[in-house]
Amino acid sequence: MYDSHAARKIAESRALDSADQEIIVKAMDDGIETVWDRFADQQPQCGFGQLGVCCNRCAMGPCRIEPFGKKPTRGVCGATADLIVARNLLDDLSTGAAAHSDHGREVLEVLLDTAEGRSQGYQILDEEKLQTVAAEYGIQTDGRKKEEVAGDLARAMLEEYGTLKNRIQMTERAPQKTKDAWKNAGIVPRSVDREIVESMHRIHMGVGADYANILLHAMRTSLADGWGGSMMATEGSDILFGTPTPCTSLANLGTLSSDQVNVVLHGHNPILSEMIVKAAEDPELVKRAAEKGAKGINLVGMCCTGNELLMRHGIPIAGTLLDQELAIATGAVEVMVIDYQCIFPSIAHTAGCYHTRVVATSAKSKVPGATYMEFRPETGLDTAKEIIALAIENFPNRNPDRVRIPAKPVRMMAGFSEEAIKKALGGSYKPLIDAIVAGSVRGVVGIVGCNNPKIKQDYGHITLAKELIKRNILVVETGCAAIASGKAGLLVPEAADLAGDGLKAVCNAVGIPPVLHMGSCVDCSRILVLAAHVADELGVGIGDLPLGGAAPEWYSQKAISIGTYFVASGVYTVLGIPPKIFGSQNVIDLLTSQLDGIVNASFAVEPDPMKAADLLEAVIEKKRHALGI
Ligand code: SF4
Ligand code: MSK
Repeated sequence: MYDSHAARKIAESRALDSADQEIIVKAMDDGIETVWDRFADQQPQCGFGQLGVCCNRCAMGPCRIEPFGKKPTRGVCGATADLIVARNLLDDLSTGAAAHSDHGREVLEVLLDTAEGRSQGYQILDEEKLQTVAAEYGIQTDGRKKEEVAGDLARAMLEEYGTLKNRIQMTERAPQKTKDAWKNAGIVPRSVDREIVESMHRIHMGVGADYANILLHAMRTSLADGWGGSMMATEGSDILFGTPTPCTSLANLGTLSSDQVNVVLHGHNPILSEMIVKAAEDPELVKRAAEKGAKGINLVGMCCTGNELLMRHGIPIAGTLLDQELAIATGAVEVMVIDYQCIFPSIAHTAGCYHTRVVATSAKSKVPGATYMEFRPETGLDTAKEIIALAIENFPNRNPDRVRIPAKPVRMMAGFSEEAIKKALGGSYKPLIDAIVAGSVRGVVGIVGCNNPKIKQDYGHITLAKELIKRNILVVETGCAAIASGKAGLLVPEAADLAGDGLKAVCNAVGIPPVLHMGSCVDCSRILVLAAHVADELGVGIGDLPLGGAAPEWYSQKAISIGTYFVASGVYTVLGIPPKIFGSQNVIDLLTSQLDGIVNASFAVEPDPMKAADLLEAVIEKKRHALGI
């Protein structure tokens, strides 16, 4: 047991947000093991692993390379440090690309089921987007029912996963100059599954032995994610559930309710959670909750399933990756519904310390100790109602003596899809472009990605975002980075007071925050589309724009794919957590400088967010100079 002062100090070292700190102290008081405890237990972490020079790829290994030039300098098969590092990176990136893209495939399958009348509770909500995307695919829309068009579109998009035409349609959205760079480098993605499968082939022992060739394929695979699987996830979700428009909501663990049934929706895919939103409004279930003594049913989001619901419905968001155990430690969660990705494998173990039930819903993501209620599109709404009923039944099991909910959720805005940003600007990007050309806004940076116990939760995101807006750089965000900004109060128009005079004037004129929440991790594709539109209006490539990207606290293989498709698309990107590449100077050189000559962008690694702001600003100013603005 910690004394309260020591516990407070530990909590302050783990998280920036005071609501998080409060529950970290409670978790310690309750004797709950969290991610920070397990991280401490793992110290010191393996130096070979951190450098990326260990290989466990075949049964002649495991092998590791001595980083200081001593023996062994090659694995049993003869692989060098360069090759081992590059193969490990491609392995991680492809895992991330697969996760995003498989999520996209499931959305499209529900779209097809809905078009063909097989799903339960779903409908096609955004007909305008349906028509626009269908036109891109050359699908006839005139005089046809929306279900017919949606069926053709879903089939065309599903075909992109293994297409024989060697081209993913949505890559056509990129500016010509950007596409030319891909073509010259030989990294135009051919189909989603093909690039990922080929990655797996290339990293098998005895296939790719040239680290540079492997890294070029990493770029191609990431493009198949960003301009393929992720973009299709975003567009398919918009067509089914509506394209987000600006909305207000609340953030942090204080969004949990002391007198309502609390259901936390955690993971990434919105297809089931959209049905849970409907089920929670069912009068019969609302009545049943009242009979159990609850004042209602309170849905809150977590991670990117939370972001999807926040963007489209204004459902409050309880937190990020590192908040999942803390939400349970409030003692106030009846059910945590999980789909997949970013769910701690120990989450049901944590829930076992309280009355919380974890409900797993995907056949791909079963979790020991969780109740399994399989989601299927044809029974989606029924399953959602069963989950809400389970939460209601569990409400009387809540022990009020073990409940602690932070007092104050923070007000925030979300819903800034690319379309919504354009609309907020008056229907065209001209006001933003004019402000950039005039210099009142110097450029735009996308801050994306996760939390990681290697850095105080949210410190990297918030320090960087505040510093950039102070320097008149507009910030757009997705994923846990956006949730962090919500908790820190940066996602409201009043936060423009923290911005430099130029950005502040633009935000005040348009009525937007200086940090815009653009959605979930797959919605990084919205940032690509925004960049493509602005580049097209200026007649340049994405790599010519005063743009930057940052992932200050990333942990996930998906973030490697996102960072790489940003760079491959021409966006200079700074990573706050060092990737596992430092065992190879050649890989470092290629990723941090040589890529500039190929895609007009590169990576940097900078753990200090203030220095990261300097790097991003310098690149933005360099691009401005080259554009003559
Ligand atoms: Fe060792 Fe080569 Fe096998 Fe990797 S692929 S484990 S370096 S023998
Ligand atoms: S949820 S991938 S921790 S952003 Fe998308 Fe957050 Fe990273 Fe998961």
